[in-house]
Amino acid sequence: HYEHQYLDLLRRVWEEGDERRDRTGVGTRAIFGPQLRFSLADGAIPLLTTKRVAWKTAVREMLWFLTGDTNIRALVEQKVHIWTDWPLDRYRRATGDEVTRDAFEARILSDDDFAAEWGDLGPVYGKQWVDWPTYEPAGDDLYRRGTGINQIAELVEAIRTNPTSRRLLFTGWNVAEVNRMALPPCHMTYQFFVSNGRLSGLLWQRSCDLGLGFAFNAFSAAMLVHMLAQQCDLLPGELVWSGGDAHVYLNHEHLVREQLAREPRGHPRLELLRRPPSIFDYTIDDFRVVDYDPHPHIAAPVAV
Ligand code: DHF
Ligand code: TMP
Repeated sequence: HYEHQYLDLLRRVWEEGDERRDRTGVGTRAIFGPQLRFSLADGAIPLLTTKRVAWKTAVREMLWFLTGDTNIRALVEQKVHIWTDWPLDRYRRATGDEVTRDAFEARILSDDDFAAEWGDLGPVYGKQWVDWPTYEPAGDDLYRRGTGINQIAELVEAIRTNPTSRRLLFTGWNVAEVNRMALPPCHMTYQFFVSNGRLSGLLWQRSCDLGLGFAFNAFSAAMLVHMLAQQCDLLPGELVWSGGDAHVYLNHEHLVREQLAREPRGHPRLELLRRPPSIFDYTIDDFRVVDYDPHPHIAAPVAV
């Protein structure tokens, strides 16, 4: 079963990883540079079955990235809460206001100015993916803003017209802007490879929270390969997941123990119910996961 790769990694990091302090103060055990491979043939998708994963939340997040939006308001409107903790933390620190998460989200929804000021994550994924900033000379050492680069549109075009290119990639890691992001991109670079009519993808994830983030990141990357393949008249091939700092937070011990005690169950498949006119036209209703019968969800605290 494909999921044993993940479970083996989880076990290895927990049993053999280096115990380290980290930015959040929670502490982790970590190893460097693991790689996992998942088949995407016939709708296959690396969705974890040893705990229930909110895959629709991951779909909504991916579609939000593709709009170029970086404000959590559009997520909160869809009851997606996975990005709220970072703007909330910034707001609390800046104002000393110990607002609850619910009250903060309510204000993000109801107050335009508040959402504009406190709901933005900075120039994160969406901005870099579809509107990477450019500058053009405007005389004497002056530069003006040029037209943004849509890396995703260019990628689709390149896969279609030049499938053997070794430059089929996009990245969120804009060196000049990482310090203005709420979090520098974790799933930072995606590369693609076309062979025998199949599209494969490789995700380089510089930092991976194996207890929480991984489940979303692997599903999302695979979903993106399925969408790109559909748009480029290719079949999906493989997802190669490459981690940099792959870690388990010390306060996820219960999750590690519980998940390792469970057996993977069934082979879920992703169905794309429609072929939209472009990669930017998918909606949540275009996605269905079938044969997904996971073990129950395991809650775990997220390190901010
Ligand atoms: N920080 C850390 N420490 N770990 C992360 O995985 C992480 N992921 C981020 C931003 N910062 C992060 C963005 N993605 C959840 C899942 C993905 C995600 C952020 C949070 C999360 O809380 N998942 C829970 C609840 C899911 C739900 O709301 O339905 C889970 O149990 O999967
Ligand atoms: P870092 O920026 O110090 O590496 O912290 C980011 C944390 O968030 C780290 O635990 C990795 C985790 N993370 C994921 O695993 N996947 C994600 O998609 C995101 C945004 C974060």
